[in-house]
Amino acid sequence: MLSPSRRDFVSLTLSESGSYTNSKQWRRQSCWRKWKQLSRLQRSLILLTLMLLLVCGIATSPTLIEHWRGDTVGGNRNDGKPQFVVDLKNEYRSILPEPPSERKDYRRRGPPFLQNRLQLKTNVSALLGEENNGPDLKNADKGSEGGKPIISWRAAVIEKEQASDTDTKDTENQDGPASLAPESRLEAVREAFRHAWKGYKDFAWGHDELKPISKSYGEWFGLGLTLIDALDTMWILGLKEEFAEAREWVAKELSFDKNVDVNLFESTIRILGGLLSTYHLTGDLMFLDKAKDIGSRLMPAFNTASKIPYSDVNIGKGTAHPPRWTSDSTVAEVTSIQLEFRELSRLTGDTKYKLAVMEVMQQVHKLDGKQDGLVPMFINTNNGLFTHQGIYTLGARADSYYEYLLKQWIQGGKTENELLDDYLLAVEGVKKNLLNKSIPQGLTFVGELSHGHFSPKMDHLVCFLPGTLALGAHYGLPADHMELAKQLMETCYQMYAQMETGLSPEIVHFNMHEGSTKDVDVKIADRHNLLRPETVESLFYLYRFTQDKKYQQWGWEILQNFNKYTRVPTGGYTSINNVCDPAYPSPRDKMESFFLGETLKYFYLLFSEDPDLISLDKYVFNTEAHPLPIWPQAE
Ligand code: DMJ
Repeated sequence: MLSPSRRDFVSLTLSESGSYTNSKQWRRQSCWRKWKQLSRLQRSLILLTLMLLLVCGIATSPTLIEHWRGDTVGGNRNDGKPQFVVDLKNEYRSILPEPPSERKDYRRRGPPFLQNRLQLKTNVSALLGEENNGPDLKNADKGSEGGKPIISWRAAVIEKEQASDTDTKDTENQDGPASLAPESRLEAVREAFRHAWKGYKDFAWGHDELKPISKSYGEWFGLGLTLIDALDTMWILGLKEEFAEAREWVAKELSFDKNVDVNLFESTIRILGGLLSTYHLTGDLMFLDKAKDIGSRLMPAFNTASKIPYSDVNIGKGTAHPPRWTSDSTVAEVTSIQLEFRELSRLTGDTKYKLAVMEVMQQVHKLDGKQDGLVPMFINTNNGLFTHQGIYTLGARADSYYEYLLKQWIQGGKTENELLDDYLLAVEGVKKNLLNKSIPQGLTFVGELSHGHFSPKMDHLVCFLPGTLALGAHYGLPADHMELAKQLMETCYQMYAQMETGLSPEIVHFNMHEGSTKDVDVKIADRHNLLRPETVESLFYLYRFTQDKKYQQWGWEILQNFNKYTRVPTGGYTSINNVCDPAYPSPRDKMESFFLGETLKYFYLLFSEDPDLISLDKYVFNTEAHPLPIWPQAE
């Protein structure tokens, strides 16, 4: 009984199978006939649609995308390296900012680690800054694990290690990035540099700045600014191959014999400073020759009635001029070229360079119009007087005046008393006129003074100050400078930690009104981040002098956030428009030369445990992070 039915079954199956084959063949033939009946246009349209569908399908497959990116930073877990290296690499997985329409979590706020915690543990809406007028202590308590929670001005829980009063001196045994060996952090900086360099090399080689999103370049002076700014960083990071190819370009391609207007200050600190420093580190005379060439071509800027230099020089024609709209120069610019020109005189034996820049310092030293050692922002090139008086800031247009007072004094062997006097007076002037505390957290900040009116506005640029104060204290200046340095360092760190991306905006406004629930405001126009170095720079000084590991830890967090929000997968890092929106930080498509010249160099020095790697007893950094030697004796 079983056999027939089985046979039937088999026969039926074969028959069905056969008819299936036949019908498949028939369908194929019929399809083919129909296809042949279509016009050429119709066939093309169908083929195009199918191709589009195929491409879309592939493009939306995350696995394939990762594979195709060839982004080795994603990490190969079978590469035989210790696990922490793999995890570290995963930190670098590049994030392409999504266009706003595709954002899924645009309402979510807080740094990513916080978002994860919030999703897992708490009622998110209860902690959202924009829907909550004050800190939610109840939920914050729930979110903390052993230990008092800290409530941020965004009404979100701050991770323990971010808190100002957290003792992170010994972080070696903690889980996560804090426990990474110093060598891993150094490698992380080298990796970041290589990634930035790849973008520059692929899309902007020999040009001033990389535009990493559009995979192109921008010109400012047309002198390979990024390449020159990055030379000594490559040397310090031990990137020999990259350095060798850059040296080749400088030797063979770099020419200053060009009909081009350059800004005196910017080309002095980036080009002259970069070449001098690379000469000192390598002993390669080619760099000194190039430094002499650009130095002498910048000298026409000093041919003014007052001897206060013009802002712009044509290095091909040997002519100089102020900006079109004014005969003023910026005070910070004319007083932050001295380290470089003084060094050029020492190396060449030609005093004309140092005489020109020291004349500027002597004039500024004697000028009226300062308030307790604080200088206005502009100086006139015709009469040599301050203009736009009554406004005092440690930010843009005045910042490096203060930095160079101290650094020239150090460079010259601590004998030029006028420089020291002016520096000490200025620090007192800052304390008296510009220092204040925010509400409610009591962060110490440096505001601005405008015709007697105090403004609680602080540029990120001001974050050079903790480092400079610490450097002065290291050289024997009053101990309270170091105390102030530490307080301001905390504030500068909080300017990063309190932002949703963990990256600082260009400018913040501190709250000083009783009843304020958050300490800082960021205006819409100030939300950008240009990959600036000042906070990392100060962290480096503070760590060198105190050995407190919390400064390294803060720097490590910042580096990771640069990697999360500014790294472009195809190479390079980009400035962003909005540090308050982690879902769409809005890339600006520009990598400033100082990201390679300063930011990454200071990260590396911060994570290095070797105090002799650019010893602060032998070198003084110019304002673009190019180390110049401290003179063995007064020149
Ligand atoms: C750099 O060019 C220098 O650090 C300068 O002193 C200030 N601006 C940029 C970095 O922010």
